Amino acid sequence: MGELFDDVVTICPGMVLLPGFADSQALDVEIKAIREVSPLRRMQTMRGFLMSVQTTSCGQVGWVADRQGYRYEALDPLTGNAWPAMPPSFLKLSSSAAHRAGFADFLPDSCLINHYEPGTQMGAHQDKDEVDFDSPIVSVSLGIGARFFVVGPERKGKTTAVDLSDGDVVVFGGPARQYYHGVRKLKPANHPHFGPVRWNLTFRKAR
Ligand code: MD3
Ligand code: FE
Repeated sequence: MGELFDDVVTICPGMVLLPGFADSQALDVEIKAIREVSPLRRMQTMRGFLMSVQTTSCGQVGWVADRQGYRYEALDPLTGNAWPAMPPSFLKLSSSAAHRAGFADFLPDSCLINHYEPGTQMGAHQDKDEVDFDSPIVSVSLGIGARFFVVGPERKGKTTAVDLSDGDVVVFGGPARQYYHGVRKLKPANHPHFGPVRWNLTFRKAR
């Protein structure tokens, strides 16, 4: 296990866990408003399969996946309109979490919102659709718990498991920014506020 001091856990170089750092119910109010403008949808893989995770975005750009590939776009392809603006509380949370993890002045321009139900999973992948790899990615987990895994710079190999609970924030920077990672198939559970659902927000500097 990593080094523990205060409420900052270093899992490996560049990967910092802030347990319970986020006020998940306050974030949920913002997610509801975002979903009314840009609803959840299942994106397509390059091979034409639907992903099991449902997504939407907010910020200046949003993450888009279809048979053409994966990228960030200023307009939501579902509505034809701009993505909803990043709520100020999202910006404050993500930049203060990054600051606690050692990244000053993190200013994300996009937040990808992932929605998981029991059975949803995310295979090992790298996040490489962003222009700026010096900026970290800040991840916020809400609702029921999930087992997150990190592999490393190669797709295959020994994995490190991290169980993420409601309110947990993880900052991925430095070497960990390029690591392969994913989420194990979500087990059925119930959260008193969110029900049988998990949300994950990832804050990114995409452009
Ligand atoms: C490590 N989401 O949206 S968040 C994703 O729980 C994604 O929804 C997962 O992976 C989720 O791309 C995991 C943790 C995470 C996010 C980005 C990373 C870990 C990362 C980028 C580089 C390395
Ligand atoms: Fe990812």
